Amino acid sequence: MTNDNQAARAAYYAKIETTDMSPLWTTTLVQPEPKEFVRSVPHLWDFDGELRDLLIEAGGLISAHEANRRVLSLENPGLDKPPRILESLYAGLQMILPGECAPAHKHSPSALRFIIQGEGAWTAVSGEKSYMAPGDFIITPSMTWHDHGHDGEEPFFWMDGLDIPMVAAFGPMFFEAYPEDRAPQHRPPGDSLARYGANMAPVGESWAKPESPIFHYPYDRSRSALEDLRKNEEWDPYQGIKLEYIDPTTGGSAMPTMSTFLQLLPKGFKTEQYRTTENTVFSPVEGTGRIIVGEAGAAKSIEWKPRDIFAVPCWAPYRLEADEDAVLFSYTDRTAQVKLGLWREQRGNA
Ligand code: GTQ
Repeated sequence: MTNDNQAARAAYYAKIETTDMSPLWTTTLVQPEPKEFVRSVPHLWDFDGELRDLLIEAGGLISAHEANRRVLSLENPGLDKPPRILESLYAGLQMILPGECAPAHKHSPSALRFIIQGEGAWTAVSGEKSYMAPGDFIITPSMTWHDHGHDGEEPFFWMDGLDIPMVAAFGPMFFEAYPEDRAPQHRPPGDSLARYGANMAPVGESWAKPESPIFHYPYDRSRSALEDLRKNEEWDPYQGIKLEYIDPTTGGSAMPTMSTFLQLLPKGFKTEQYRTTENTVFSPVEGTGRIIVGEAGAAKSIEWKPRDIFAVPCWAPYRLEADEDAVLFSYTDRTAQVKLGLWREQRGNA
């Protein structure tokens, strides 16, 4: 390259700097592997050791009503604000105190609740009220009215999982507060589970929405399914026994943008190395163990216990080890990636 050409290039780059354009050939917009692109890092938030106390402290400072939602958002140390637990997923820890009201609203992001601790709190989704218990999985579909209340005696905690970063990437973010604290309840408690939760469906009724007509999946049912399957000894070397929460009208994921799972690892089980393009948020319900996560040479071991929340970024290799019988809830962006033709997995090192 001649000096003339070099000078001409430099002048060109200086000129293009002043425009709304940039030369693709000086950037690395498209990367060969996620590991050079994904900024989030594997990370764990300790509920009993830190999160719970910080939420209780917030409870002395602000009511659920004033806060609208009294939530501590989980911020991945590798990502900038706005808060995200992983590139495509939001997670927060919410607390409601006895007698409080988290007022009715709706929004375009889809939300899931995974109940961490407490008794006596309820949620109302699309006009149906339901009492929540630890281990329960609840969906709040896009643009459906929801409010939360608490008739019990102790603080009540759940994890919120939302697809906020996906909605933000596309742009269609909408939020609306209901004019009153409570949205009207127009269906009896248990209605959706009665209609669609018995492997049956109401004759003459059709369901065309992108989410499951069941909005509350109680822990005892899911847990006993895992227990019954234990008898088959069909352990997947990469995930133990793992069930997905589904929309019974399609067999697909319960929500259109996020996939949700409950998995059993028996005492002493060690999974083989696995990786997937899914962004994954785990919350153990029972048992203790560890995750060994990261590229060979840079892998770290993170100990987990019930009520913790830990995040595994896209394409990070990991192994799970259970010291006791362990049950883990997880939510991911799998269904969105599948629909977009992006999802991959790698079992073992092949
Ligand atoms: O329940 O509406 O943790 O909109 C973050 C954003 C909960 C909710 C969060 C939200 C919500």
